[in-house]
Amino acid sequence: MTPEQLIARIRTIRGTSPGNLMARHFDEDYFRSLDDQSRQRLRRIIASGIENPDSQMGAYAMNPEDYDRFAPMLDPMIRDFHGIPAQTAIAQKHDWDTGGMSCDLAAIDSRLKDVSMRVRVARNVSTFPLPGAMSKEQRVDLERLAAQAFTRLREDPAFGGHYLSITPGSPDEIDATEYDRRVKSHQMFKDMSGDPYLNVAGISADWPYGRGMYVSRDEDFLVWVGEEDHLRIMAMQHGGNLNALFERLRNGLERLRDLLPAFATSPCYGNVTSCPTNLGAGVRASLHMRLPALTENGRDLTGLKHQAKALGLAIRGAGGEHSDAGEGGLVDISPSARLGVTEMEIMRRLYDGAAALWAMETA
Ligand code: DAR
Repeated sequence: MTPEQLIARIRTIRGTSPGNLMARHFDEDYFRSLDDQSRQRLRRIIASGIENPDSQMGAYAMNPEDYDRFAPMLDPMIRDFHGIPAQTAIAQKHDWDTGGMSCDLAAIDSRLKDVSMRVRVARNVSTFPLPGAMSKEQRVDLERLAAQAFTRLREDPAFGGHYLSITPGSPDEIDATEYDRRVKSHQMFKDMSGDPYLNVAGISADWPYGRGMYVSRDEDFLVWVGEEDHLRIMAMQHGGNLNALFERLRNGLERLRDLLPAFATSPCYGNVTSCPTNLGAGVRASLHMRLPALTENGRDLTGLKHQAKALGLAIRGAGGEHSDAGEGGLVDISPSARLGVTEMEIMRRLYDGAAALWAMETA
């Protein structure tokens, strides 16, 4: 496709898919001003949004420096998604200190003392390209580096566990039965090669090479290797104490940070991620809650999504992105903001949002 054919294709997408932020913010004169090499790099970054017009963001960074090199294209998209005005300086801050703030769901209602909660961060090692631009050898080298770090991590009694690889021939390789069991138990990520967005972006290339998961002995601390980012580090808990959940993640993240090369960061966007929707704190904190009254017993999430949006929350089905509500109106609730908010602000928003939705449910 010639540059002018590409421009015409994106013009069409802008008309047919107004929610596609890549098409919305694509600047034709900026694109024409680039030299051939830069045009090719930018085409790879926005390829997913071109081949998938129904995309929300429509772009994945290929290298950490893409966010600076292609800021005229990417920054307006990032601001639009994260709700940050053009004139506001972006300077991501990090704060894991609760300052004595208690966020225990049981304090809202004793019926909320045992909910499924998960918090995860995305991190990318600065010495490799981002997943969309990695070679098969680089994916396996990154996994090997992570596995070496896990060998040290497992010496810590608080994080002892083992690494499960799905790379053929890996010394830690598990068989298909074990892999399927771990996916069904919502621990391991599913086969990415069927995801149309990740396929076009190159993020699912060379599947399953360079992929795996570290799991702690008590299975409440996991690290995905080679999913949408180099590492997805997560803590899980059946309970209600968000403070303990975030503390578990913070401690595990800090142990891992000391065992690996520096993570990729940006002076304004904070932790660099493949998808611009995950920039900033890079935290996705969520909890599952049964809201039968607000979801017509799981049949209709439309009203709940609208109410949740007003609270700065996103609603998903219990099965993850693009899934329906579970039995009894079981839904996944998560704060939408990730850029321009700290880790503690995200924890507070989840707690306050859950309290507000529970009050509506039980009114
Ligand atoms: N499908 C892509 C990504 C949206 C955000 N979800 C992620 N990163 N898992 C899109 O641009 O719509």
